[in-house]
Amino acid sequence: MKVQYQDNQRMGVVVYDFNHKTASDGDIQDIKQLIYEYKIVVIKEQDLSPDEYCDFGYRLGEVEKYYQPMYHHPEREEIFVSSNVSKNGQQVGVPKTGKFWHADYAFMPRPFAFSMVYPQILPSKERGTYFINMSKVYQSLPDDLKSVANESSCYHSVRRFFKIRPEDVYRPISEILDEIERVTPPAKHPTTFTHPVTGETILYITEGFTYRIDDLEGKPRDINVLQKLLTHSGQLDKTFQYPLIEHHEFELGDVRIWDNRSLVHCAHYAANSEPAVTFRLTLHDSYPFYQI
Ligand code: 7UC
Ligand code: FE
Repeated sequence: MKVQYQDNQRMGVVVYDFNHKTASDGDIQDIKQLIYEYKIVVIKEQDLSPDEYCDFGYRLGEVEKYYQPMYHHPEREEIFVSSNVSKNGQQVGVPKTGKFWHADYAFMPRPFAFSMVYPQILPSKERGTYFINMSKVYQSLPDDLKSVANESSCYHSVRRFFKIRPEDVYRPISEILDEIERVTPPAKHPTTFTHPVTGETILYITEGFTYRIDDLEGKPRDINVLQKLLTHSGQLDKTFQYPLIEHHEFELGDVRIWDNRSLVHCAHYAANSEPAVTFRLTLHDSYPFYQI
């Protein structure tokens, strides 16, 4: 494999001549190290069937399927399908997923170490993902906000972005809301934690999922503190011009893998409804998500 480093200030490395079938364990270790260090790794010129894509995922870590079947690929349930294309008149996967700032599974007790996406159909323009490195955000905080973040915990819930399923039609909204709280009760995570591999401090908050901040005694803090932290991160900038926001575009054949501890992301979709399909895999590594 050949690694191309960026010559600008942007995150990520690009990997050419990589084949998961012939890669040595050392190569796989190298890829993981690149993800931790550079946050985003794009593997170029991949041509993988769903089975091969999953095999690649299993070489990198412990693949976990999404908790809701409506996202599953019909042949491989591990693949989360984001798609606005129907097949024989039937919707496969879910359209326009992740169009808000979040970290994958931040609302669960054990979020993913790595997320990987493999576009299958790309619109002609405007298809990519925005990313923010939340360890860079932490470093840039004024000291008073750093201490607030270090001495607090946050609650995260999927409720604001839970997608109504086909079988939810005609159900009372209160029943659906109750089900969301029962199946995915809010997850509590420290507002900052140390990355188990790089040692960086990460500010772990997202605009989409984080809704409450508590002090160390478990007493709710002023919600404006959370708004202040989110503002500093750039996640409230509707123009996406904030300096720490990076837009990364796709090309067919790319498999993009990122460090889901360090980065928050927000999918970007074209205003028109050109066909767009991506396959996502989500993985745990051998480290705890964070040390307490
Ligand atoms: O439909 C979606 O945008 C999925 C979202 C609620 N969760 C993505 C995840 O893995 O956290
Ligand atoms: Fe996502």
